[in-house]
Amino acid sequence: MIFQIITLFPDFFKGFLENTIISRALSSNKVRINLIDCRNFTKDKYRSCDDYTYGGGAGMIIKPEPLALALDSIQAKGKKIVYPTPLGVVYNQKMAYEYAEIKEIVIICGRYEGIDQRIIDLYKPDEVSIGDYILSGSEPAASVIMDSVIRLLPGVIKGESLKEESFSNGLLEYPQYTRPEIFRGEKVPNVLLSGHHENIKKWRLKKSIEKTIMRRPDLIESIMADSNISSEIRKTIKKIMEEELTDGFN
Ligand code: 6GU
Repeated sequence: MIFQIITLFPDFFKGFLENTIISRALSSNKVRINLIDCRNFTKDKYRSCDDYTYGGGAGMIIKPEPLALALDSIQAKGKKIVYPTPLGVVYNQKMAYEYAEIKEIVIICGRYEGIDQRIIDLYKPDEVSIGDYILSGSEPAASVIMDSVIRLLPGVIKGESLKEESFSNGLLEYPQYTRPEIFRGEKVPNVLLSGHHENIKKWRLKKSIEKTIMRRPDLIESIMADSNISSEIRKTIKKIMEEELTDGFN
């Protein structure tokens, strides 16, 4: 897979590229990340990529010409283009899985107040937000999107880790413990030391469901509406919700 990143700040990605999982995926050629400096496509001596907004108002807008030339230099038209922006649809794990199937993704990084609307109209990127808050530029969002996709590529991390993590069954993950068995008086739950795999599985599912009900009731709604969800998960959710009504959580 290849990511083409159009940015005014290619240096922003230095630390990201050195991250263990990412650098391993890069050196084993599972992914390529091509950083394209938007300033190389300017024609004026100040190499300026931003300008005032028509109609007046605070903040600068990324100019269309250098962005279009940068996009054309990689024949972006017709390819999957992503523009991270707080105005976009909210990114989620399902979109990460979809992007992981695509061979080449172009990401346009905006700054300041955004990019000229005509780039959006002409190149039709997916407009994607990484959450309901405002960043000063798209670079952190581009890293978030790349990270979430690269770790899903075959062979980048162990398949079992992916299967068991949060969201893989629509639920938040159960609590995890490592050694020592007792830490500052706090003991690892007995069931995890029992070696009884069936009980461990049941305990983990129960904890996952309790946590999801308390923290993300919206996810519970989606799971219950999903016809693909296992009957074990569905039944356990119903049971725990009924118990909660009578006893409350403890
Ligand atoms: Cl993708 N960009 C910016 N600038 N701010 C954001 C965002 C993206 N997602 C949430 N806030």
